[in-house]
Amino acid sequence: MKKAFILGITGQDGSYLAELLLGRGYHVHGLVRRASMFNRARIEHLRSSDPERLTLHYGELSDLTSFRRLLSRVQPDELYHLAGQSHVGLSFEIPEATCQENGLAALHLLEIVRDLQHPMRVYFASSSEIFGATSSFPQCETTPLDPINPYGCAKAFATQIARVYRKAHGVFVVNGITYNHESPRRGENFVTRKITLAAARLRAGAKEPLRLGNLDAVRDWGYAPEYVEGIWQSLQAEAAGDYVFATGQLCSVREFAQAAFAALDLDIGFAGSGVDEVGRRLDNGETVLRIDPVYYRPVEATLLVGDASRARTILRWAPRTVGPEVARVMALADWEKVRGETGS
Ligand code: F7E
Repeated sequence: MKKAFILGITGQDGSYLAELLLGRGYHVHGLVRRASMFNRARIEHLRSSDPERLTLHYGELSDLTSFRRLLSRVQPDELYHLAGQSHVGLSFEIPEATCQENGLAALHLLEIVRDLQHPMRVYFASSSEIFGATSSFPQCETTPLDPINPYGCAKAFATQIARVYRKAHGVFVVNGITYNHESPRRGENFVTRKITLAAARLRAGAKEPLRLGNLDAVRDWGYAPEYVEGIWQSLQAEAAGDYVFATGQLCSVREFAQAAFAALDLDIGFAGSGVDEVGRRLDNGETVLRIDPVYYRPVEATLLVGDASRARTILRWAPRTVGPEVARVMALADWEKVRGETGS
């Protein structure tokens, strides 16, 4: 039986990946932080359905000696590094912690893997944010790095150091350069989930308008369960390399919101501009969306849109759910959730 180790197993991608690996007969190990509050909601169903093949270990990647000991005891065939501070906006507030968790931690991990007797394949969760202010569209694996926020800088460092370890030390390490990928398991402080949850609450009768930042921001939004398929495939390939995982299509925050509201039969129109822009229901004129500059970022990425040709050719990976359809899937899931909670 193949063994996989997931760092970040309690997150959106970690939970979908654990499901996929269990479905393929793996024994899955995950590292979880010991905290005063349980943060395992996304994998609770797996803990009860597959207790023999899912093993959770308490620990921290930053506790290097114990992590090294754990890895040499488990001896996984595949190691997926998906952990870290993943909020770009927050990275401006806590840049040092972000760089520690998303940059230096990857180097620590590679150093450990390099020394271990047992060879393992490593996946590193890179990000489209490594391209930040690029003027190349769409971006691919060879696009020069040009990050513009602490999060992107940390991911750029880790991506590059992984390339160094691949070339200099022969470590089988893959960089998955993933563009935004969302799902009903997305954290509520990311814009997509914030929108779909607000749409569901509005449908259930909530009156408080949704407050957002930059509605003109555009992203290449895909569907997380499809991205973990590519992540897994990337470690099955003959050789280690870098892969862009993206849809290749752009959608603005405004369009995403419109699609989410429309999925719940709430038609909204936009009026005004800048901080005075509002979203109103077309049927009753109610204001359901306002701008709050607190959500603006000091700098915004330019047009991050990915070319996934390499993943398509080598891994036979292709996204199926794109932008507005992702919004629809998420809005419907949140509606089910809110309906259950409120009895609507
Ligand atoms: O923002 C704008 C915001 O926080 C998307 C992470 O997975 O993808 C994600 O990072 C856009 C930005 O995701 C709000 O200014 C407007 O332009 O959902 P987000 P992100 O920053 O793109 C990349 C690829 C990663 O690697 C990251 O880990 O939406 N926006 N109004 C807002 N964003 C938030 N969060 N909240 C708002 O109210």
